Amino acid sequence: MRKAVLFVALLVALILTALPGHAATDVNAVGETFVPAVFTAHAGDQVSLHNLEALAIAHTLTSDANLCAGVPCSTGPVASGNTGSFTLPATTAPGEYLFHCAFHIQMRAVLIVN
Ligand SMILES: [Cu+2]
Repeated sequence: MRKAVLFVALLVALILTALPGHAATDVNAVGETFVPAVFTAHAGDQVSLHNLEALAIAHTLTSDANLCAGVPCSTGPVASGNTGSFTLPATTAPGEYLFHCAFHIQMRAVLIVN
């Protein structure tokens, strides 16, 4: 009986490991700053920007480089209180990528893809 339980537990663990990841990475915008300013994701992950501004200030989370099919990856404008997201292409190479807000040049962040 104990062996059967162990076998089932092992099987479940193997299945969960084999399933493709649908990880999510979250970045906040508050005080016209990205928090955290350095965030980590894997290729294929969804990246979300939560705009936590108390005032009506829109932000974007936009890559400096053309990471998404020849154009920057971007949430597009996200109004205060809302969330926007994009999906990193599955082909994104490991490395560091700079991000900015299209409306506030001082808002900078770094994505580490590993
Ligand atoms: Cu902004």
